[in-house]
Amino acid sequence: MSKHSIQINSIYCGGTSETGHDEVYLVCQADAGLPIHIPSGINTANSMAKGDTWTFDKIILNFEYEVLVTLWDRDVSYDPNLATYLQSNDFQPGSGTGSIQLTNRNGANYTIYYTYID
Ligand SMILES: [Ca+2]
Repeated sequence: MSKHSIQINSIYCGGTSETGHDEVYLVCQADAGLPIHIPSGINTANSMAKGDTWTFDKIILNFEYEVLVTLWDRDVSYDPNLATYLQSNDFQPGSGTGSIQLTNRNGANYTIYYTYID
């Protein structure tokens, strides 16, 4: 029974984990439930360089306690175990619109823009 909803509006890349581009995808997990891969589909990702913004059509995540959003960099298409961890954020119930900047020692620097719907 989900009681809260958050919309992920966009992600801004302020730095990549390696030279050039990161092949970014998200894994979202509400209340430790089944992971949701964004973009949908296996081996899908969005190529991002420093300064890029990835805008989402409509990603709404429903949760009761928390929803964990993890950014990954897909390094090779044939093995998801070889992806590079970028950063993650655990969203808890809240309100309004905001952003959170995530940085990693590997150089990854991403900002998630979000809006609480409920
Ligand atoms: Ca990569």
